[in-house]
Amino acid sequence: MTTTIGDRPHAARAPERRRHLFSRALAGVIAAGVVLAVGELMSVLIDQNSSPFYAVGSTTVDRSPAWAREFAISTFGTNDKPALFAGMTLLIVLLAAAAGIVERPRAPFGSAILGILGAVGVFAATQRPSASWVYAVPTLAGVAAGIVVLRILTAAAQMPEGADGADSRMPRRRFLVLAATAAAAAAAAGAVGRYLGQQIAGAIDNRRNFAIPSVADKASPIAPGTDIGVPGATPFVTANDEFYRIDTALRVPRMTTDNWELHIHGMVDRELTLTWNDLVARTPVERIITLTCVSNEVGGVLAGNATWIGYPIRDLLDEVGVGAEADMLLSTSIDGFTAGTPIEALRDGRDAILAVAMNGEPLPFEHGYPVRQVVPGLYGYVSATKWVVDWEFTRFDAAEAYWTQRGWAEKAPIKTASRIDVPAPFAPLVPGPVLVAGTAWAQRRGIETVEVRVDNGPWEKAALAQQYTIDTWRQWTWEWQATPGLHTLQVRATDLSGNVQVEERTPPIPGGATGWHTRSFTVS
Ligand SMILES: Nc1nc2c(c(=O)[nH]1)N[C@H]1C(S)=C(S)[C@@H](COP(=O)(O)O)O[C@H]1N2
Ligand SMILES: [Mo]
Repeated sequence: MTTTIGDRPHAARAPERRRHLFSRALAGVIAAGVVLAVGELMSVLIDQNSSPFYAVGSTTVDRSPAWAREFAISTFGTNDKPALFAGMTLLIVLLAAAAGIVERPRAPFGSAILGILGAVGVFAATQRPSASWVYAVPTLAGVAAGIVVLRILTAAAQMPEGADGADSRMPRRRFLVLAATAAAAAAAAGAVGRYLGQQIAGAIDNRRNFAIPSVADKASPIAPGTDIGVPGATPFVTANDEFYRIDTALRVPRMTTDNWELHIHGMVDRELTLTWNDLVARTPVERIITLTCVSNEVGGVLAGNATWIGYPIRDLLDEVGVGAEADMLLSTSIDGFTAGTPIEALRDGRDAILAVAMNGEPLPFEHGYPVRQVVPGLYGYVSATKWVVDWEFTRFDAAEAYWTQRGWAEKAPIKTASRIDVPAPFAPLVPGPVLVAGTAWAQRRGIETVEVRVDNGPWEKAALAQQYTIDTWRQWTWEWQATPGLHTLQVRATDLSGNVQVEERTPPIPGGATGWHTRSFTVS
């Protein structure tokens, strides 16, 4: 049956109008839900404290005067937080319903209300400790999505106008479908955001309560003269937050020691699943080892040196009984990255470890918390699996790891490299003595000499800092008697077996860059 609105007696329109008002209010509430849900989801990418709902709650708590807090605690006791959240929810629902009712296609008052709520959220989020401007992003994204939803829904909730014969049930149905879709999407986004947020929070707590294993087999002390201490030059030990980070993870995995396990299988006599407790029941060692990325360009900064505490991989190999036919350890991270490490490199006496601490701290999440591999002498992509959870003993002719599938070399020992750190590029120099300094590495072989030359002149020996071990980089300095003009400095290193660093410039792919680092300066 078709009824045109124009035909209806006026009396019949009152319930219709009520329904209409209710639809608009509902549209407003759903839109606010979208704001919060999108905000919650986006906050996962930034920081829990940037979630608009949470930030408004926390900032309210931080900013409320003493009497308000007293009142809340005396009234609600330990339910003061749920009470706060309930109060906020009620307020938001009321404002959102009002926003839906006053939204007009040409006069977006409701959108303005969402905008004001958003401004409150942005303010609250950027007030959080450790906040930066990016903390505004979740709220801004949420408000943008909320306004779009509000406008679509309120338009759909519009009473059909005029006597054009439209069936009033059709638009209503359309509104219901849209509203249900938006509500479901918001609920899903919010739930995913909450879930991920809680995972992150759990991992942060877990890491905070992490007990660094005490080690008897310590790294040898860093002798005086190992660190040249030249301002601007790479320090001998790289601080965790200065340490280069390279991985394929769009979201840093947030594992805990509770959910970490390492499954060891493949060509072994005894399969083994190690839990965290199993791992820390073993005997740890402490070592200083320089990691290097194969993608490092000549003169690049993708290398870092840290003090690691970890469990010798060789011991685990013996424990599971690796078959003689196996030549590769295929390690897999929780997010599916794989590395193929020659078993020989794990057996030849070098300090290959399952590391759990970095420079006296639990591994930072970005660097593999709770467990990663560190293998001296091999580029990271074939050895340094972070968030490692699976070990398969296999063969290079049977398995191919992540970057090898993408054109990088199957095996990748670190190439000898040297780098000028100071003077910085384009540093203004005056004639006279200029201190030139940098670092050089040839893990597993060690650095014997570093030489510098000016304008393709004769090579001159740099003064070398103490060599810590052959698995760490070695700093150097050289005093240059600078003369006016444009000059080019070049550096090269020689390893302890007498091999001079390769001169030919080749790109990082497939097995690491070669070439001598060159830097030009104007002296005047
Ligand atoms: N899970 C995982 N581990 C990984 C990678 C990765 O993409 N995923 N990248 C590797 C590469 S290419 C390098 S160079 C080192 C870098 O370690 P860092 O980020 O701690 O410096 O990690 C290695 N371990
Ligand atoms: Mo790398």
